[in-house]
Amino acid sequence: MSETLRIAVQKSGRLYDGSMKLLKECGIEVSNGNNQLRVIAANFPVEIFFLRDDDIPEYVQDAVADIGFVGENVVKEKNKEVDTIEKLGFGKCRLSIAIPKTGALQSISDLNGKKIATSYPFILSSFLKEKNIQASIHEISGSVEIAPKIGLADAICDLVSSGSTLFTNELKEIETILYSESILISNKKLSAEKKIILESLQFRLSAVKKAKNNKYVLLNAPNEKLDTICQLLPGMKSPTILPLAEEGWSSVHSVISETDFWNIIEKLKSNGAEGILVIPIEKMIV
Ligand code: PRT
Ligand code: ZN
Repeated sequence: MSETLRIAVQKSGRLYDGSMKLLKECGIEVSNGNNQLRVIAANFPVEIFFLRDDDIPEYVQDAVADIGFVGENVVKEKNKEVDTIEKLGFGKCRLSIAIPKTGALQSISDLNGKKIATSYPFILSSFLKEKNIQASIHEISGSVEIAPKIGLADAICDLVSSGSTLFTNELKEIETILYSESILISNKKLSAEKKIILESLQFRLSAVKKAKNNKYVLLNAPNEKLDTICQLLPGMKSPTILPLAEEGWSSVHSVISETDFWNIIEKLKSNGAEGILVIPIEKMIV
């Protein structure tokens, strides 16, 4: 039997939807309808293992799974021997130190001799060492944000996304240690055959990523403005120009990046473009 690539994804939790959506966008069909632990994809040589996110780095290191989708925060904390392949663009958050809004503490240097509650003792201790701060670390696995209020710690080090958990617990961020998102990790010794499957998956991932970062734009322009408009719209090679039924006008088609989007659209308008349509791209292969 030919090889399959075993992908570890979070069984349930914040990364589950993003992981499954990404696989689907890569054209990989899996159904986890029966809450199974392993599912073989119907149309691509991969098998999905559903695991707790904390276990993913170790399982990938030990070749129980070949690759995994997991938060960079977990990979850094577990400190296992795995290769980081690429960022996946979902599950974004930051690991920060937070202190009570009101109280004696002001900055990280005030943490000397204090107690910090966290689920990330490894990352936190490296940070404290680097900053030469002598604080004690109190490891807890959940509800870290309540630790200062119940007298368990003076400060916390926890993941933040919207900031509302800190706000409701009357805490404020004073330092960000790590910006994190889901990443693709791999076992260090994949067989040649598995490497080929991984390359093919990465090719799909990059097509999905590029499509998300770009938009397809169609507009109408008077012919005398075409040169200026084409300079604003580089496109994948160069813009496509088609004559309109109305004399003296053309339709221009191109691709623009999400980051330049509003800037370019405004310039297009001020240079005479009309009827601008912006369409999401599903896959982009260059
Ligand atoms: O059961 P399992 O062990 O698999 O799941 P888990 O409970 O350990 O993890 P889960 O599902 O909560 O989170 C999985 C991953 O999602 C994390 O490792 C991060 O990579 C990523 N992620 C992104 C987050 C957040 N955003 C996040 N906001 N993980 C946790 N939080 C928590 C945070 O700990 C805090 O309690 O949400 C709260 C803060 O959120 P805001 O929006 O109020 O700031
Ligand atoms: Zn976990």
